[in-house]
Amino acid sequence: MVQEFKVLLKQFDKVSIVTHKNPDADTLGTALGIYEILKNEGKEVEVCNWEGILPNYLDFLPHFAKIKRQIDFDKSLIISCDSGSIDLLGFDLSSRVIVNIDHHKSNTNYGTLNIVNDKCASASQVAYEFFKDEFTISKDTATCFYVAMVTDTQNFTTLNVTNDVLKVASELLYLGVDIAEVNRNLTQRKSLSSLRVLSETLETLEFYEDAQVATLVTTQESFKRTGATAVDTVGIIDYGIALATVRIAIFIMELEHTLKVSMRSNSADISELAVSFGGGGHRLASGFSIDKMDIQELLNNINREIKKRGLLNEL
Ligand SMILES: [Mn+2]
Repeated sequence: MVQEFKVLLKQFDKVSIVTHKNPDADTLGTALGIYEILKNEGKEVEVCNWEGILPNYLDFLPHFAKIKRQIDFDKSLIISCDSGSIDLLGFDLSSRVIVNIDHHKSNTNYGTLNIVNDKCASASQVAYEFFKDEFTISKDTATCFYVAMVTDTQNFTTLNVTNDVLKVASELLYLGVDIAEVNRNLTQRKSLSSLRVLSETLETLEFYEDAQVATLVTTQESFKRTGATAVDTVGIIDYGIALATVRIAIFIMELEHTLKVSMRSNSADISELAVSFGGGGHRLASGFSIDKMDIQELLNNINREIKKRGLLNEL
């Protein structure tokens, strides 16, 4: 596959690396890591994200400031990172040659070349394993890939953390990642508004089905009161799934016109649950967006679907 990629790469002087909407550390870290690999190959490279706002807490990633909102190159090779479907990229990519680098089981293989491995815990792991033998992995690239990996595995605590995942992490450290610096950046730079919105959101905690389902909601009023934005809610759902009785946690974020729903499970496969509401994701982490509606009614609908699908343990 890497030979096929090299043949493709030879046909282009320019490369546009694209990341998915509502960008996280995996899509951005993978893209910024590949950015440097291909710069070192003498290519002209841009990193693009369709969204207006980028997660500030990742601004320590090398080259973060270079991320653009539009694709400027018109005859470039497209490389997409961590995006299970082409729609999640936001850009019109019809008639473009696409290299699709991802780890989602639900990936639709929309690329000309599909480098997709759902055994990997992050897209950055896919990228690392793909590039490591034939390309130079610098310290900066290793840092980007490592941050993507730490974040997507919630500090190596998700079920898809295997021997191989830790081996790759170890190789990235060997390439020079400053782990203390990464940890400081990821854990000690929170905004006050993120703590305030966390506090308000925890007040909304409700339980369903003998406390096997926990729900949390961040409302528009809460965003306004605390000055927080959507990125400040990253990780809030983990408080729901942390409770001993809870099997499935649901977090609803009220945006201006839509409700964004994130779901976590500690055992049942909830990827199809999200699909049934028009979304998608992984076995234990999935989500969807829906036009604004009554939040309680939506929670009831989700709970009904959870029961219908038998996703909870019988007590
Ligand atoms: Mn990912």
